Amino acid sequence: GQELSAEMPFNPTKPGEYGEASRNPQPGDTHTPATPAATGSTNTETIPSAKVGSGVPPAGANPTNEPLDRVRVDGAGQGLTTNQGVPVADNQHSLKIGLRGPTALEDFILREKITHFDHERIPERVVHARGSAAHGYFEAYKDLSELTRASLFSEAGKRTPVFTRFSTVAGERGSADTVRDVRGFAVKFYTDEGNWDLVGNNMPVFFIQDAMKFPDLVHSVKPEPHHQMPQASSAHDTFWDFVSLMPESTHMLMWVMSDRAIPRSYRTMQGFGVHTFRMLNAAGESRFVKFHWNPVQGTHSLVWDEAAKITGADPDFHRRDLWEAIEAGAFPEWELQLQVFTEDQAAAFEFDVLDPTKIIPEEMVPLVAVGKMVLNRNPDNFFAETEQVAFCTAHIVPGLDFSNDPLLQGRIHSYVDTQISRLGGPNFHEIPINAPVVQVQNNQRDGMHRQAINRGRVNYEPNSLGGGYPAQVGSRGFTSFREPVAEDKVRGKPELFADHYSQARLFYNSQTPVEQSHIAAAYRFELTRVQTPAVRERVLANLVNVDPVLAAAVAHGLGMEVPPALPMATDRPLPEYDPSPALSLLSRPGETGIKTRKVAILVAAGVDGASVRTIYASLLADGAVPRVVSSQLGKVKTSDNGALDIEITLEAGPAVLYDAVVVPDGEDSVSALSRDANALDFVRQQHRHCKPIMVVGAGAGLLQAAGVPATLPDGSEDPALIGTHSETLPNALAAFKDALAGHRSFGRETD
Ligand code: HDD
Repeated sequence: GQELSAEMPFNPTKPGEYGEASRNPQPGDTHTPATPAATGSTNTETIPSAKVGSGVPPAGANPTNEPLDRVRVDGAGQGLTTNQGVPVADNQHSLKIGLRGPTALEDFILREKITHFDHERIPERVVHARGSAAHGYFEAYKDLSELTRASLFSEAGKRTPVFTRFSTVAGERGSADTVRDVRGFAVKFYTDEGNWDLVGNNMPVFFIQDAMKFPDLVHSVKPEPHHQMPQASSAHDTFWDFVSLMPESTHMLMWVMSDRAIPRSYRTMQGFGVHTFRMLNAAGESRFVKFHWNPVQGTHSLVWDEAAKITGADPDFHRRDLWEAIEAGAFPEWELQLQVFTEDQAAAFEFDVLDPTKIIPEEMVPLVAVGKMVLNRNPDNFFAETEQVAFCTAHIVPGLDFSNDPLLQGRIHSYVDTQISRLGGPNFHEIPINAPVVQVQNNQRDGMHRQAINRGRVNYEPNSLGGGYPAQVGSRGFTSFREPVAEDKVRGKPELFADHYSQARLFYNSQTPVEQSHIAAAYRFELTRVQTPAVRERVLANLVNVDPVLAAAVAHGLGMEVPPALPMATDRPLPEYDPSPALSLLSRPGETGIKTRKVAILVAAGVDGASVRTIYASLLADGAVPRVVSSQLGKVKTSDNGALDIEITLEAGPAVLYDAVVVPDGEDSVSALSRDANALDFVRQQHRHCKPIMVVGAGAGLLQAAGVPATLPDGSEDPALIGTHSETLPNALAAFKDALAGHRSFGRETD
């Protein structure tokens, strides 16, 4: 019954291919070189402007928009066709010999449809299979040419489009978001000198020091090979068996057992480039650099019981959160901060900057903010963009370079390699989301799924028949740092790599008491799931080297004695660090207050409508997301004979999906809620997970019915439990918003 436009569906790539541009060769086409005299391959400094195709990104917040328009397809108002563009008369029935007879082999429409469907899936990423991404831009704060000639840092205010993908590591593509895991934080910068991928994580260190161990690490954490369990979890024997035999993983394990591994949102995670990289300026001078992304939203995490329950209530919790924030215009932002240091400084550190299990404490090398990333547009199509995007550490631009970190060196190979099987061949760089915004020019040809139609007879270099083009550009192009190397070819690692404990201790000692207790609880949970006593024991023996009190707390939960410390791999005295408060999540409350925080208002018939409306409007005005929640959908009568629309039920929107709860006044409403197990569970869980609670008038009755304590365990006042009456609502609302901006009241915790 759809109205169809008179015209047939139209393929936007066609005018580009067969239109004006192809009939009249453009400047820069290889047919008509702009500098006709150029011959041979030694012409390094002059090349014709080769801006055919996507060319220079257009002005505006997101220049990737327009290059992608070429391939965007919108079916609205269009008739169906086959993949060959043939109009389809009937999409409901296959072609049969008699209505009850066999289906004809000639039904090419049926066969095309089924064949395409049969091949819809591609292999998922071998790690980081589950993720979500968004478009946005990076904006440089200042000219960094002193430090690097990377063009994205060349002037203040310069914007470079980005596509950023966040992910879990161990779980499969359909696994839950809120599992305990490292999160990937991968940024593709479409710079005007090619693509730069900063493929980082939300933790600044890694499990292993050498790429040689990566397949073993991943095999150990993935579901065990005999029965494919457990999904998306490190809490099993093979993982802990492996890491307990690899004491270099100790520092990373501290991070993974901390609340960093259960973020509240992708928007509230830091990101790290992990390795030491190099920046090179135009004079070829190099400085070492570490990359940090700091969220303007602050760093916030879930608590473990909540994370586990969200896995059931909404496995897409982080995906939905990112999507909704961007749709609502609350664009998440991160500041890019650098730690810049020289080789001489590096040589004086008591750790090796090539060791990816070490950080450089901010107190030793301060962070310098050099720009910000804003994510402001959701993808149009998950598969085409988020699934097909290919991040590779080998994608690097002039002005940046690698260090000799042996983990990074292996990664440079792995990412390009994996895309070849994942995306089906060597032309994955032509998939629109992967294509740079500058025109690609080289003599690489053919291969599966080739898109470019390279013109002319010349596909080699040096050549004279093509005027020598495309020609290398010499010092304008990518140049590696000239690092003098004269060493023996050996397998092994430097001695400083053998300190596996001092930074693990630094991390632990820099946490607040509540964060420390969460670390102990996480170890306990994971090792309880481990079935092999010897593995548990080895982990404990390793923990003794970090902190005997932590080891004792974990051992206690396992009903074990603390074993003797594992022998260390080095005789050198380990360095002692002062605590670094910046390593605590609580040190970054963020600047966005209560924006995008979700607040449930629990109601039933007889609720005080006036206070609900006041609370709702006030939260909305500050950018929070209030939701009226009740036992069933529909309308609820208020005590003043008005009606409220229920937005979601207690069953479909349980407590773990909200950052805070309000129970408004109304005797009848509260007594109805007090008889509903979902409502009782709701306030119990909000309380247990340390979230702000506001009760108005009779609303306090629901807490009593649920057995929620009115004070903290030590008897003192609970700052995030706000009791009020309709008359004092404005003041109470202010206190409630403060508590909400403060995220959680950990003093309440009894887990
Ligand atoms: Fe990796 C994916 C981050 C070590 C090999 N890795 C992948 C992704 C991220 C990271 C964020 C997902 C990118 C996306 O969203 O598509 N990986 C890291 C970090 C590491 C690290 C921060 C250590 C500092 N990785 C690492 C090593 C190797 C790999 C040592 C291999 C030698 N990683 C891969 C991979 C993946 C990958 C197999 C799977 C899918 C992909 O690359 O595109 O090549």
